[in-house]
Amino acid sequence: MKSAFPDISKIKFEGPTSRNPLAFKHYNAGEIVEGKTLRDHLRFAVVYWHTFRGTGSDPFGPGTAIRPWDDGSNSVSNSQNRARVAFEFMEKLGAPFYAFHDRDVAPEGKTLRECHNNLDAVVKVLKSEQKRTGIKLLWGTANLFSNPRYVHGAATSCNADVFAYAAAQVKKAIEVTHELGGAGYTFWGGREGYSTLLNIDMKRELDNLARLLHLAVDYKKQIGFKGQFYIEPKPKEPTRHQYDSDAAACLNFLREYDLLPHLKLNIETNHATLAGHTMQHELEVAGAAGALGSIDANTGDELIGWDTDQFPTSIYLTTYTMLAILKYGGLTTGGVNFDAKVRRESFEPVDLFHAHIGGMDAFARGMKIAAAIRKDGRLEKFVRQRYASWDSGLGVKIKSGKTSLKELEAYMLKKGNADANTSGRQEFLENLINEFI
Ligand code: XUL
Ligand code: CO
Repeated sequence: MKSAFPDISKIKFEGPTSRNPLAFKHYNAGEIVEGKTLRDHLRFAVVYWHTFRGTGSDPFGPGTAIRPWDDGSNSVSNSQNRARVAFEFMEKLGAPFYAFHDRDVAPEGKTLRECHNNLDAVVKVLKSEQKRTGIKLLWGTANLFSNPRYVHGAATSCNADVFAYAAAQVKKAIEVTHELGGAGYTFWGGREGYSTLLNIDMKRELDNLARLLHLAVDYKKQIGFKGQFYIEPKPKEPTRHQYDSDAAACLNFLREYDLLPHLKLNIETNHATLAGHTMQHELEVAGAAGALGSIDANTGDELIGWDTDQFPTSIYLTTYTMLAILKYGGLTTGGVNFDAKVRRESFEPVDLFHAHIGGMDAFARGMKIAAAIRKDGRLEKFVRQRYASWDSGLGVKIKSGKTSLKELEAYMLKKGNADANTSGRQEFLENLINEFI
C-alpha cells in the first residue's frame, strides 16, 4: 500500500527541550510511573469517527479536510483502504488502541443484511491490521443516531420496529467487537431523549432503554464476550433532554433497572462541562460508586455552548483527571480515548498528528504531576485530617449505625455545642497544586 503520510516517520520521544512538532516532549511510553509504564497507565486510543471520518463540516459549510487517501465514495473498498490508513496513522503515532462505531468503519447498505456484509468486509481488514501492528480495540459501539430511522430515538423510539433494528445493530456490533478482541463496548445515548414532553411516554421509554441493555448483557454472556460494557453520559445534545444526562443520572438509571453490576461509566470531558459539571466532578461521582471505567478525553470551549470536542491541552485538566483516575485504582479495561477532532481550519493531514501528540503529551504531564502530588502526600493528608473526627469516638459510632437521634441529642445537650470547625484552606490547596504544575 502507498503510504498516506510519506513525510512522517514514527513519532519519537525527544524530551521537554525538543522543538520538533512531530515528537513527544513528555509521553515516553516505556517510562515507569507509580510502578507501571505510561503506556499501560494511559492506554491511549484514537477514535475512528473524528480522525478518519471527520470532514470539518459545520452547520454553515461543507468539509474542508484534505484527505488524499479517501476517494470520497461510500464503497467498501474505500472503507477498507481507509482502515489501512488508520493503522498507518496509529502505528506512526504509537497509539496502542482505537475505538469505532459500526457505521464509521463500513458503509451502510440498503438492508440490514447488506450493512452486516459491508461491516464484515471491513472487519476482516481491521483484524489483519490489528495482527500486523499489535494495536488493539479499546471499544466498539453502534451508531444508533445518524440514520433518519432513529429520529425518535433507538431503544426509546415510539416505533417497536426501530427498537428491533437497533437491537440487531447492537448484536452485530458486539459480535464484531468480540471478534476483534475488544476490551470493551460503549453505549452512548445518541437520540435517547426528547425535544418536547408533549409527545413522550417517559416511563415506557426508560423501560425500553433498560430492556435493550439487558438484552445486550444476556447476549454478551451467550457469546462469551468478556469486555467491559460502558454507558457514556451526555446532556442536551442532540436532544433537548438526554436520559443519560450526567454520571449521577446514569447511575440512578442503572441501579433502578438492576444494570449496575454490568456497566461502568465512560466519562467525557466536554459532556461533563455541558452538564454544568467539571470533569473532576463526574469522575468522582463515577469513582465513588465503583463505576469509573474509561474516559473520552477532549475539552470544550468556555465561550461556546455545544460539544466542540477539542483536543485536551490544559495541564490543569489532565492533572485533575489523572488524580481522580489514580485515586480510584487507575484504568484497567478502559483508556484515554481521544474523542476529539481537529478544528475546521486545521485541514491538513499533519494536523491530525499535532493534535494527538499534544493530547498525549498533556496527559503524560498530567499523569506525572498527579503521581508527584500523590508521592508528596500533603494533599491526601490534608483531606484525611479534615475528616479525622470520623475516624474515632463519636464519628465511628455514627458510621457504624450504632446510634440514634435520641442519643445524639443527649450527647449534644451535655456538650452544649459542636467542636469548632477548621478552615477548608482552598487557597492553600490551590497553591499546593501550583507547586507541581
Ligand atoms: C457523542 C460521543 C460519541 C460517543 C460514542 O458526543 O461522544 O461519539 O463517544 O458513540
Ligand atoms: Co464520546
